[in-house]
Amino acid sequence: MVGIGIIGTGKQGTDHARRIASLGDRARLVAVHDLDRDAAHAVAAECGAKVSADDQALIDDPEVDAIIVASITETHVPLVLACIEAGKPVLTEKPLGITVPSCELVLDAEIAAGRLFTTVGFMRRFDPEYGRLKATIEAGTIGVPLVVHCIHRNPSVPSRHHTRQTLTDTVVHEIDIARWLLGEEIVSVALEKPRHRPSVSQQLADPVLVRLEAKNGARVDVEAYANAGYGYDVRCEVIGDKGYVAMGTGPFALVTAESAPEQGFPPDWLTRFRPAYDAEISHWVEGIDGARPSPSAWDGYAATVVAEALVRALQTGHREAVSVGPRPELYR
Ligand code: ISE
Repeated sequence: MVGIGIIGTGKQGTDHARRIASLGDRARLVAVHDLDRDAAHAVAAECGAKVSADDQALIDDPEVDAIIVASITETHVPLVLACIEAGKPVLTEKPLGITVPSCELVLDAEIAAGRLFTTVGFMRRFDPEYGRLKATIEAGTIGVPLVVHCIHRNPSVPSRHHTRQTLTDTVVHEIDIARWLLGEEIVSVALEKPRHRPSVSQQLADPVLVRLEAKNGARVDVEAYANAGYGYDVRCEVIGDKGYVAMGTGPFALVTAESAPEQGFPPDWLTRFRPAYDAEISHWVEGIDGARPSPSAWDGYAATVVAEALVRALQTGHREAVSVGPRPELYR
């Protein structure tokens, strides 16, 4: 049985804690830590775990075999590095890091250790519907994929949210999905902002329209809408030269904040992607003794390279080139 420790017991970490606690004899939640001690104690009491004094104590705990990092984004890289240093597998929530140099520290640490420790929580790869898109593309049924259309809408975000976060925290999912569906790296990015509306802060372009160019010439567009109001809504359509495959799109629709709950829109991503998170955690727990982590630190790094180029495009207003560079041997 694998002993798991969780750092960060906010919404996401608590969800993972309950999931681990439901895995029966495959895994056991040993310890949790959060700067919010009350939150940590509440989750520990609910799931039969202990509360560690701090992050390092949790990572060093001999009963903890593997760690889930679900704390705020800025802490991901330092905590992942501490897990690698301790020689323990780690599943970190996305993004791996906000900046490319921080992600490179993780690659360097794994390369120096000569093995992979890090799984990045791009849970959409485990979602049954995204899985069907990928299987259909791989079967050749829609021919050569030409364009991927994506929609990513959240009901609302806190007023401090800014466009950069939409790119590095939200669009990063589509960046990963595009790389995964197309099996290609992204080589350039651009974005457009619609007119501003007074109900959102000046620092937020919402929605933001993103365009990605894949190395093989396929194109990806993403509408990322942080304050869509009506619900959580994620869609993806891939059009090829023989047909299209789509998820989340339907026939004629009229959706408003009033009608959305009855029309079945989930309130948030934890609800929409529950099966994906379940599969992600099971897959991680089962692979802890030897399977190659996937999505790996390389996938986390590559997604951040693209997100960082989008942040540049936000500043310059121009299309920006992306250079992911050659994949190190360890990640091939
Ligand atoms: C949010 O930042 C997340 O972390 C979720 O994974 C994502 O699904 C959501 O739409 C994002 O805004």
